[in-house]
Amino acid sequence: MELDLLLQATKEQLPQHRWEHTLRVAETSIRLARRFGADEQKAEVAAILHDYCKFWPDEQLVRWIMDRGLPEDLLQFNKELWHAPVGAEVAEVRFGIQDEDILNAIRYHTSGRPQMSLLEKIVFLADYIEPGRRFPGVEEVRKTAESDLDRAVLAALDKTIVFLIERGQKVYPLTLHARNHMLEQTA
Ligand code: DGI
Ligand code: FE
Ligand code: FE
Ligand code: FE
Repeated sequence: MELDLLLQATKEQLPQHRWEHTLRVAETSIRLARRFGADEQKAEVAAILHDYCKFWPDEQLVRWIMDRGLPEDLLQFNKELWHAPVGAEVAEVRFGIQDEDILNAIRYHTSGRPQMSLLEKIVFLADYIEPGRRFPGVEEVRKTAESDLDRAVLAALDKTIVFLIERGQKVYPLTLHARNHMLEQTA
């Protein structure tokens, strides 16, 4: 798969600000991959595609969830979750990506999941700490990410769950399972 083609195709799907976010997630993912010994090229491909579907209409996301047999419980939770699993399907169908680790890094970049691979953790975390992100606590997670990937992922999961609860929103069970699992891993 030509990287140029992926970049061009993704750029066309996204408004400028989200495209710039994507480029920063790619840079951050490559950096984390180098630091923690993951495949930098896989990290870059997953990062480029991670938000490919972010601006698709709800109906289109729902159609892909149904047609591709994705977990229908997603429809009971925040719509923000949908673009990630659909993005993995699109990466496979539209770009012929077969590498399960790349597909899973896209698929779980929003929810997380228990037993994330190194690549999954990297894309999940890069999305959270890329230099354009500015919210309370992000600096602390960036610091942690310099030395301890698992603790940084746990902190990101914790903060996301607290953020959702503070806003009176549901938490997708997979996110809770991901957090509980990381807690055991880092104990
Ligand atoms: O697509 P991005 O904005 O770059 O980031 P993302 O795909 O990680 O989406 C994050 C948003 O999703 C964040 O504002 C919280 C929201 N969200 C809603 N419900 C859930 C959720 N995030 C998680 N992890 N779990 C949820 O149940
Ligand atoms: Fe996303
Ligand atoms: Fe995220
Ligand atoms: Fe993102």
